[in-house]
Amino acid sequence: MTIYLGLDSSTQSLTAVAIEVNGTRRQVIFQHSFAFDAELPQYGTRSGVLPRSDRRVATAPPRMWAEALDRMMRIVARESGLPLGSLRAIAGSAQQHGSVYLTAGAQAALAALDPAYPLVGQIAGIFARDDAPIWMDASTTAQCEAITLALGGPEALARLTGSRAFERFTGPQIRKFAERDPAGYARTDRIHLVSSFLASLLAGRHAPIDHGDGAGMNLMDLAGRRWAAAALHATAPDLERRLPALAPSETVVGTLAPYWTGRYGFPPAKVVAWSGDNPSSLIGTGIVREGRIAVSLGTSDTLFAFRREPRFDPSGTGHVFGAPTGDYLTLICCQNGSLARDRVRREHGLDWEGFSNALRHTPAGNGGAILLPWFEPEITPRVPVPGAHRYGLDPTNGPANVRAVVEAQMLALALHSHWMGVRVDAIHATGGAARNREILQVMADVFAADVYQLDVANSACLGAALRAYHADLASDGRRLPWDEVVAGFAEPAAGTRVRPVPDHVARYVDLRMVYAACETHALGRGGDPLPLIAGFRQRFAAP
Ligand code: ADP
Ligand code: XUL
Repeated sequence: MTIYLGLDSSTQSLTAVAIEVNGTRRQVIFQHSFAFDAELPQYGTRSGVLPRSDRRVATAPPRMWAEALDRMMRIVARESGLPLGSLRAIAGSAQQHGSVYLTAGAQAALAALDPAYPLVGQIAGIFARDDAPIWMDASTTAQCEAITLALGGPEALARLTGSRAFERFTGPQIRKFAERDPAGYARTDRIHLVSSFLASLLAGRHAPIDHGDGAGMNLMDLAGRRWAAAALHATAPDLERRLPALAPSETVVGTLAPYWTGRYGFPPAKVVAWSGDNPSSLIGTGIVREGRIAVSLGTSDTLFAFRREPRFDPSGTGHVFGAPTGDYLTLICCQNGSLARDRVRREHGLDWEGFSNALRHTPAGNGGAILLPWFEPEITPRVPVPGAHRYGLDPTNGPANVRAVVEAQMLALALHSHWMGVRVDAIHATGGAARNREILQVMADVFAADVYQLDVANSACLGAALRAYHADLASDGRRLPWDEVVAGFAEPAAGTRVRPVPDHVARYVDLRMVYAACETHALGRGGDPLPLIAGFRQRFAAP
């Protein structure tokens, strides 16, 4: 029996998935998840984020992620019932872009972790900065502009690094830290991503950043897969020596440190480089060849596709990241995902069943009513100053607002992913909200494509376990093709297909224009969309 473990440190929670691979027997044998707010209340986070007075700033405590990792490893060792001795390798997935700032003492502290004491007390002194800016941060517009200017404009930056400058990306965040706290920056010896930080804790040494997550920094030369000197120079002084090495996602970083073997009885399993949640999810949704796309409805909503060659978004909203397969991943990310659905649900006093009911009992197209759910700063389209907008929508009408938030999210994903040039006939849906078939029905209707649910809802975590499997074999000289790696694990679950309804599809072709006009209007770039809404109402009047 051979076991692989995947971990996923997301915005709100930590998840573990263990898989068994034994000849043709391939199955998930353990899954466990806990939320940071509930399990580690002493850190005072809300939905995984520290309380903030400025909505544009978003940080989280890296000590909390470390303590969560320690707790999860204890659960895996003591409560899962897994035969630990069969564990061959561990890989991980983490929320992308967030950065952790460590002092020169970190190296020695990581190497000397003592199994007799809890992890978090032993790493208390290694942080050059207490908090970690995360992907929800939108406070670095000035730094984005300075970096863009230094690199010859947004297109040049996108060609070099895969994306134009984004507020949440690590480079602009590093620049802001170096500007605002030069002493803290001077104390910083190593800047990790959330992914490489957690891999370092497992391996007891500084782990590299993989090409998948490295592409989310505005610092990596995407084609050359090395640090881009010009980007480093435009970001902060003396940056290269502060960054970990870059490495392919399949790199074996080391083996589990004596802390984990001594404290919990783990074998010295291989620790594989961690990656971002989206690159990991690409594997965990089985998108390992061109054609299909996946939509992840997690804290953020993301849509991603696999590509052999990079393709850049001329409108500047999308990204190209590295795929764990060594290929590319095109992606768009909407910040107002689950938290926006949660907010509308709570505002109207509904549980998830009530939310689904509201979707069941309202008409596709919502009579042309549009809600732009930009409760937080939005990434796609770029909305730096938050604020929701309603067009033809009564804010007190619960069911209509429920439909409006979901329709707007799906229309935004469809509209802004057009540049990827993928002919979508099937969508693999994942993330916490993918269990909701009413939401998936709207997705199917907007994209005019079949939508499938997957057996394992946390595809990022499953993807990490599958990456561990692939890397273990690759490090022994056996390179299994990726579709064989994912076979039997990351495939649509039987009987889950959600088919588009032709009448709804026709409505959404029309509503897409209305939605686009509302976006343009709300962004101050276009005229009043209300006549378009009136036209939609006329065409699709209730019989
Ligand atoms: P992340 O991994 O980004 O932390 P998840 O993928 O675990 O997030 O998704 C968590 C979210 O799933 C919750 O915030 C909640 O909004 C959403 N969720 C849970 N159950 C349902 C449901 N039945 N319908 C829609 N959304 C749901
Ligand atoms: C992707 C992005 C989010 C985070 C959190 O660019 O910012 O999807 O990875 O899930």
